[in-house]
Amino acid sequence: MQGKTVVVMGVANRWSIAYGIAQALVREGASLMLTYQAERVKKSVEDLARDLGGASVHWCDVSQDDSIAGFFSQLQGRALDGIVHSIAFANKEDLDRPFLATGRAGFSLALDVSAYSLVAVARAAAPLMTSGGGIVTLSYLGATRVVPNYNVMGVAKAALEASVRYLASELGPQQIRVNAISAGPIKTASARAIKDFSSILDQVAARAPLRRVTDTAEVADTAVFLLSPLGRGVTGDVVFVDSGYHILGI
Ligand code: NAD
Ligand code: IMJ
Repeated sequence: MQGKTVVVMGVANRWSIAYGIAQALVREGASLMLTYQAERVKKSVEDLARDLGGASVHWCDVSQDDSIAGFFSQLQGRALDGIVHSIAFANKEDLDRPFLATGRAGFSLALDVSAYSLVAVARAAAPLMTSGGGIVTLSYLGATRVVPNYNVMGVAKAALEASVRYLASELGPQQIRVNAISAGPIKTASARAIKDFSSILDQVAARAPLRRVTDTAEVADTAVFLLSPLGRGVTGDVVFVDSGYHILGI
């Protein structure tokens, strides 16, 4: 990844999957630009950027078109080689009660932040990816299977995975590849709040073919592969990095 510039969106703290991906990209020689959602996390993202050997840090709230436009306009004239989209959000109450209770506003919010944002970001980034490039997003098994409490996030991930295919089809002629990594459960800030998360991790460790839970570093290495020339033949796909859990019937 030497000489390549990658935008990493979704670092909030050192447990973020995006931070693990950023570390692996730096190890492979990439230059990084990190984006953060809100003032609340700016300071900690700046500290993490220093630990990464000096990535630049920029505000980009993907729920606001102006914020996306503002961030990418700062990059005019600079070539981009990759984007990591590691962002999701739903109202906590929609992950705590039956899916049937999901209201219009909560459904719209989850799909907007977690799925539409990939389309908006890809549209803004594509003109800067003048030598082609890679876009990687993060998904979860709940996109295609029913996982208790995942609810509206599952519907959002289904939309995200379909968006990956449509974007890959349209951006392929420009040699821009678009893929998702479906990661197994990892104890990040977005997962910590989920009730019984520890028992989900125990189940995966007991039953997955590899008999262990997914490590952020494993997800990160697959992201590097997909963004690098090693992944040059792969687009529009969902690659599972989940200890093989998704192959199980019972
Ligand atoms: P995380 O909380 O560290 O990351 C989520 C990120 O989304 C945060 O950095 C947050 O600031 C960002 N975000 C939310 N709303 C935003 C907005 N409007 N604009 C910009 N950024 C916004 O948790 P994580 O587990 O690292 O999640 C990263 C991705 O991985 C998510 O897409 C999640 O669905 C996916 N994923 C997580 C797991 C898991 O078990 N942790 C498994 C599979 C997939
Ligand atoms: C999330 C909810 C329910 C079950 C879940 C998860 N399982 C896993 C997750 C089994 C692995 C984590 N995950 C894959 C996510 O995509 C999480 C997204 C998320 C989490 C929160 C918690 C805090 C909040 N809003 C959120 N929005 C999205 O307020």
